[in-house]
Amino acid sequence: MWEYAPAPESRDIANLKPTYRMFVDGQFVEGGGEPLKTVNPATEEVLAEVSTATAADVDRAVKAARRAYDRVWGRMPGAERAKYIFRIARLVQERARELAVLESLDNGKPIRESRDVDVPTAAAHFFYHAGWADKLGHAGLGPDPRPLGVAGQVIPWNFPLLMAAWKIAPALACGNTVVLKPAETTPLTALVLAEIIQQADLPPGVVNVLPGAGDVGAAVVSHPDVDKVAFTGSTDVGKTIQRQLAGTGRKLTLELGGKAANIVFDDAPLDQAVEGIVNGIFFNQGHVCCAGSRLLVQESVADELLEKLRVRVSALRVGDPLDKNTDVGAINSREQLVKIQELASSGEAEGAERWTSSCPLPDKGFFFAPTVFSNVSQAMRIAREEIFGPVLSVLTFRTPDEAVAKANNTPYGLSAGIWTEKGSRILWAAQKMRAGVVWANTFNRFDPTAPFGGYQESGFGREGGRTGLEAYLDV
Ligand code: TXE
Repeated sequence: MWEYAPAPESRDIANLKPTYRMFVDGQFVEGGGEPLKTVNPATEEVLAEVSTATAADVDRAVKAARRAYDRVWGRMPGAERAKYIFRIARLVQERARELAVLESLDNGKPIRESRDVDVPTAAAHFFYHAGWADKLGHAGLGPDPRPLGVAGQVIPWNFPLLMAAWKIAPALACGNTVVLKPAETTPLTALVLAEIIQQADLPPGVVNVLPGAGDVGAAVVSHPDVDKVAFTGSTDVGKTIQRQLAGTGRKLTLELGGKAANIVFDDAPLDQAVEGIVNGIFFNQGHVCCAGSRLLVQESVADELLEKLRVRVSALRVGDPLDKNTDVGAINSREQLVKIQELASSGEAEGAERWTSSCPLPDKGFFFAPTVFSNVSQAMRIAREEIFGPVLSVLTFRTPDEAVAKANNTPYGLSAGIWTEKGSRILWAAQKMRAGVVWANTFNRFDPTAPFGGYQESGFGREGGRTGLEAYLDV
């Protein structure tokens, strides 16, 4: 057991302030709601107090977004919009260190990931979409695609900055204005992004950021003057939103949960597969909608693979998110930790074999040791429900048909992975699998040029790539 306290200079690098305010109509202002305290999940210390919005604040933000759309942003030539979006991208790069440390403090993810994945990918999304702003007529979506108007966007806590970039960049490139609600446990980097948007001189009202809990999200998505809703979060809330918007004619995209299969065939390079399995489930503490949470391994190599996997997982370092050697950081909230603990206990109770890495955990903060369940059957909760934590369920199969059938035996359909030397098998399995993304001999790779999104209870609509533009345009 050890106690961890972040170095005081990390607060300076993150430019951490005691209070943060919401961003409406180009200004940082006090919200009418009860301020929320955002906590460092690795220490349980309060990081900052953040003002929250009321329904009246949401209404003010939507009106500001509408004005900005009607008067400026919706009429601005694409080449002009591109200049603003490029400026945002460059400022994200300039403030990368601050954003990375702040993200790790607020979310609990390892600094290596916020530094090498979250922040650069967020910048890449702005660069990529800036490039589209003056080429929408050449995107193959019809001769004269039009923006929709005001976009209401609600995002989760697992990639707070990156999700904000995923949502804001395409909306702006297509000529829409934005009202964005970050998650209640991770509002800080979205508010720094709002600062960047102010610094980039965007006209007031083009982007508004309103922190708060689910009630604020509900006020955003149900506001009658919001033309398009984009939501990333739990399947339950996604279903509620879909019901609320039924019959309104408003455009909706939903990016919800997942229970991805990572399939290892007997001809796969096993050492490489082990790296992909580890990245698939332990990256970002498993708080990833497309996490490879079900490992399907061909029976003939199952014992060998499992042995190699345990050795590799034993070497993962769990702890201080700000230590560059940390592989697995803190679980984002106590609530999420309890959910993971409960589901892991159900795995044991239902008869799966639990193996837990023996790495020491800090005695403060929300931590969960990397865990692998073997002898898992498809009926068990750990094989069916999204755990959203560092817990892997291992199942076996004999034939390729059985592998694909098991992979598809889920109400979700966001992503999947295949490990094999055979190119023909990759193409065959990718076609048979009901998943929006299928990775071959890799996992969890994200790129702004590639559309991302799911089937079934993982939601609908695509984000990223040329296809992602359709969600923000009338064509
Ligand atoms: O999600 P919520 P939670 C899954 C994951 C996790 C579980 C619960 O399995 O354990 O969901 O997480 C806002 N109208 N995912 O409770 O509640 C909320 O304030 C409008 C997978 O954090 O869906 C936050 O900003 N908005 C997922 C956002 O929705 C509402 C990522 C997500 O919170 C709302 C997150 C409402 N009625 C969780 N209620 C993924 N696909 O990556 C809440 N919100």
